[in-house]
Formats: sequence, structure tokens, C-alpha cells
Amino acid sequence: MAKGNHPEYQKMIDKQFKDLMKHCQSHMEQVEKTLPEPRENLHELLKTRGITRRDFVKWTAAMTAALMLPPMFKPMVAKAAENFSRIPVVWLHFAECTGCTEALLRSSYPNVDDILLETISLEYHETLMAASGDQAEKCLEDAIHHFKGKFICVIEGALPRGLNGQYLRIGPKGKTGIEIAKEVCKEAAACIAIGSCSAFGNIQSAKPNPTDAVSIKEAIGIPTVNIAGCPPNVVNFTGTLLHYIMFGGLPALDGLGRPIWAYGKRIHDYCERRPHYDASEYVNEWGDAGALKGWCLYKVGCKGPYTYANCGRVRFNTGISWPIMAGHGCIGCTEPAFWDTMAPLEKPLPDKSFNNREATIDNIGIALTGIAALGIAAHATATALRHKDEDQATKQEVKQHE
Ligand code: FSX
Ligand code: SF4
Ligand code: F3S
Repeated sequence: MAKGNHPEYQKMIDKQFKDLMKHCQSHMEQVEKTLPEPRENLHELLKTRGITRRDFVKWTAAMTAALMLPPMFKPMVAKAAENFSRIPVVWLHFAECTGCTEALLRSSYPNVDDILLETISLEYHETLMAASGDQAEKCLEDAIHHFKGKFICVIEGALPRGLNGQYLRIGPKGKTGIEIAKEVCKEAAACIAIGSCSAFGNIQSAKPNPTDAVSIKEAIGIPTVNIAGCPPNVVNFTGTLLHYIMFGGLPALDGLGRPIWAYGKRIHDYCERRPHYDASEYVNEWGDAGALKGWCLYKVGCKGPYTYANCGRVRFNTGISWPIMAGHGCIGCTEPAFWDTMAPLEKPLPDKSFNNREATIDNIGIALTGIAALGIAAHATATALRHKDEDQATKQEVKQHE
């Protein structure tokens, strides 16, 4: 807790955290009573994968901080991790590239987050399950029946609405994606949209969007937690599930449905090249002297000033690197409609249009998808309001640099 707070204020904060801790403890007791036994002993699994107790303690501290909780919650984060495999998960695939699943499963040197995902109680996952056809369909029906109101539905991919949903038919009965989503999501305890496709439509809904692909929320009108990114970061997914296990609810979300603990700040705010931006030291073309020196990528198209995500803080591939560290500007993959609104990807926005960015999102959304897109516009407006102060500051900065 920060030193120097007014004593009354400090007392209030301490009380809030104590109450939150009580809620957390009683919820975790409930979880242990009502959900199936853990499928895996996490500590044995970590040991066999070469993760020491010390690594686990370090991970617990980092995850507690990432979730914006004070250190007193570290034991609860550890306990939630041990109970990770109790939560039944049904994972649906719609119009996408499966990069989200790949990103979560393919690290060469798995850390605690990756191993947690191995323990997850996946009742249905088309890419990973051995079953196919009727057998797979039966797995899905059984999971919904046994875990009605208790399972988490994770949705990967956008939903095409064109031709009454017929651009996407799945399984032996040839159901449309929209039919499956409607049947499954209504029985879930909560729905998590993983990746920008299910969260916002993403590349499937990029202009001219011939299949009328939209986010899961827009397609069937359910609230979702949006783990944005193409692909998203594993930490943001595991953190959201840990939060759910600890508190029985979903984390606070921004106007676009993204957990604030993960998407509350801009790429530009966490960027190691930021001092070069502030000093007007840019890469002007690929391979120039500035590139060799690791200068700012704004002039070769980095959209970090307009993009909200924690990539620079948590990084990818076991914390090894992230796009800007690897030498490529951010393309804004956690933002809605980024293929349309952030283009051209290799240059700054053409008409210095950061000032109009929110208006641009509204217009494109409405033009593309008609009345249903008003939801997106409302969200964009809400986000615009939330970020207004920060955006004012960015406008000033960006102007200075153009
Ligand atoms: Fe989308 Fe996921 Fe991008 Fe791909 O499936 S968020 S296209 S990385 O993988 O949905
Ligand atoms: Fe980093 Fe991009 Fe911002 Fe430059 S413009 S400081 S590279 S986020
Ligand atoms: Fe995406 Fe930008 Fe992060 S492109 S992965 S939000 S650095």
C-alpha cells in the first residue's frame, strides 16, 4: 500500500481489501464444495515440467500484481491456481485461424500460465479433442447437461450472419455457428470471447465483410469478457479465469468489455522505446541507423499510442519478447476494427486522424453492419469518454511529433 496516504483514506482502503479478502475466502470454500475435484495436482505437474517452488511463488507475486491486488492476496492466487482444473470449460471455434488456441498451447518453454492451461478441464474443444463427428457432438451435449450454469464458455472466432449464418456450418448436423452459440452460451456461467475475432469481428469483419461477420456479443446479444488481441496474451486469459475462481465473478471491464487490469493502459505507456519517442528519435525506414539503435517505430506505422493492452509489460512466449521489442510497430490488434481503422499498418495514420479516430470507428461500424452496429458505436463512445483525458494528452504528443 502506498506510503503517505491520508490515515482516513488508508483505513477505508484497508477495510475494502479486508472485505474483499473475506469474500474471496468464502467463495473459494464454495468452489471447493460445489465443483468437481481438481483433475490434476498442480504442484506435481509443475515439478515434472521443471518449474520450482520458487518459480511458482514468483509467478504468484507477479500475477497478484498484474490483477491489481495487494500482496495479501498472493496465497489466494496460489490457491486459485491449484483449483484451476475444477472449472469446466467448453471452448467453441467459429470463423478464425486457430491462432488463439495455438498461442496458448505452443510455448517452447512453458511457464506457470501455460501449465495451468494444460490442467484446464476442457470438456469440449474441437482442435484438441480426439472425438469427431457424432461423438464430438455428444461430448458437447453431455458437458452442457452435466455442468449447466457452471461451465465457462470460451468462444474463439467471429460469427458470420450473412445468408442466415450459412457461411459457417459445423458438425455432423451442419448447424450454423450462430445456432451453436445460442444453444451453448445461454447455459454457461460466463462467456469469455478469446481473441479479437470473437470480441470484435476482427479480420473476418474487415471491409467489405462479405459474410457479415460480427462479434459473438453482436451476433447473439450476450455479454462477454473480451480477451482482445490477435492472438491474445495467455496471461490475460489465465488472469481472468483466476479472478473468476477467486471472486466468483468477472473482473471490471472497460467500455469495450476488456478487463481493465490487462487493457487499462496503452502500449505506448509501457513501451521501452518511449524515451526515444519523447526525444523525437525515430526509425524512418526499415534497417536505418535508428532501427539499429532501437529508436521509436511511430514513423514506420506503430499504433501503440492508440492501442490499449499490456503486451510490453507481460510480453509473449514466456516473457521473452513482444512485437515492438522484436522491431515491429504495434498494429493495434487489441482494438476493434483495427484492420480498417489502423491502416496503413506500415505508416502513421494518413490524415493525422487520431483526432477523429473514435468518430471513424463509429462511422465504419454503422456503414458496415447497420443498426446492430450501434452497439459497437455506443461502446466506442463509452471508451472514448473513459480515455478522454489520456487521449487529449496523446493528441498533443502526436501533434508535436508530426
Ligand atoms: Fe482471431 Fe483466434 Fe487472430 Fe487467429 O482463432 S484473434 S484471427 S490469431 O486465432 O480468433
Ligand atoms: Fe513505442 Fe510505438 Fe509509442 Fe514509439 S510510438 S514509443 S514504438 S509504442
Ligand atoms: Fe497486438 Fe500491438 Fe500487442 S499488435 S500484440 S497490441 S503490441
